[in-house]
Amino acid sequence: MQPTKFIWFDGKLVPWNEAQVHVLTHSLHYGSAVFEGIRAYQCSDGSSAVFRLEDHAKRLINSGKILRMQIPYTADEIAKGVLDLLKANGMRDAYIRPLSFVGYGEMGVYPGNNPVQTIIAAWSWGAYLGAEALEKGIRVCTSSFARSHVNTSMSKAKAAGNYINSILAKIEAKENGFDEAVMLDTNGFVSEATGENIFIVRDGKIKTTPWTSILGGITRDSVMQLARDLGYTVEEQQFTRDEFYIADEAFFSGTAAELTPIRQLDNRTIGEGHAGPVTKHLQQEFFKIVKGENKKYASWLAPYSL
Ligand code: PPE
Repeated sequence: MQPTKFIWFDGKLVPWNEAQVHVLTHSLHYGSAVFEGIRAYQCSDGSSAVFRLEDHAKRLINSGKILRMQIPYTADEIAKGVLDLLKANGMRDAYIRPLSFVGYGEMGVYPGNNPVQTIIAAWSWGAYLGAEALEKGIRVCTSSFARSHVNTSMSKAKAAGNYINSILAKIEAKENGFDEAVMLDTNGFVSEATGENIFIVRDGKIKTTPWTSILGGITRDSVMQLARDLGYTVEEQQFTRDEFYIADEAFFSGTAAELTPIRQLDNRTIGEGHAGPVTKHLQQEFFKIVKGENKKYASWLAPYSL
C-alpha cells in the first residue's frame, strides 16, 4: 500500500506516519472496532465522486450502535471527514476506510469507559481480486468454516472481530488454490464470501441471499435496485450450494470487489465458465453509475473537486 499524505484522526488531519495508537488499545486485543470500505471514482467529466457516501457513513454509526460503541460523530460529520480527507490528499479516486475503535484505558473484555476513537484513511486500491478477475471471473470454493450464526457475532455490524471468520476462510481458500471462499450459514445455506455478497442468475432470474447472516452490502443494494430498474426479477431468497453449481451465472458484489464474475465453484464450471450476459450488463451499468454517466442515479454520488 502506498501511503497518502494525511489520515483524518478524530477530526484532525494528521500526517500518515503520525497516525498511531498504543499497543494496549482495546480493539487490538478484542476486535472491538467497526469500519467501512468506500470508493471514490473519477468521473467521465473529470470531476470525482464518492459512491453512496451517506449510506456508508450511516452504516458505520449503526455498526457502532449494535456493538454498544458511542461513536462521537454523526453520519454527516463522518461524510464531511471523508470529503475533507480526499481533498487534502488530492485524490481523484480512492478506497476509503473509516474505522471506529475502542482505545487505550482499562484492559479486560468490558470496554468500560475507554475512549472511542475514529480514523479515516484513504489509499489507492485497484481491482480487489485482480484486474483479470473483473473480466474473466474467479474460481471459488465452499469454505469448511461456516458463517457465524445470526446470534453469534452480529453480521449486520461491519465489525473487525467478525473478520476472524473471513480470515480463516480466505487463507484456506488461497492455500487450496482458489481465489475466494463462499461460506454457508449454520443451516447450510449459501451466506456470503469473506468480503463480498453473492448473486446467482438462473433461468433469467437473479437471486441473492437474504439479509440474515450477511452484511447488508451497499453494493448488493445498488445491484438489486439497478437490476430491477433494468427489468430483471430479483429475489432475496435462501439457496443451496448445489443450486449455485447449476446457476447460469454468478457474481460477487462489494465495494472492494465491485462486481466480480464467478466462473467456478468447487471445480464445477458455472454456466459457460466466463462472465455471462446478465453479469456483464449489470457490471457495465454499475461502472457507468459510479463514473457519473447515468444521471438517474446522481443521488448515489457525493461529488467533490480538488
Ligand atoms: N460482506 C462482507 C463480509 C464484506 O466485508 C463486504 C465488504 C460486503 C459483504 C459487501 O459490502 P459493501 O462493500 O457494502 O457492498 N467488504 C469490504 C472489505 C474488504 C477488505 O478486504 O477489507 C469492502 O469491500 O470494502
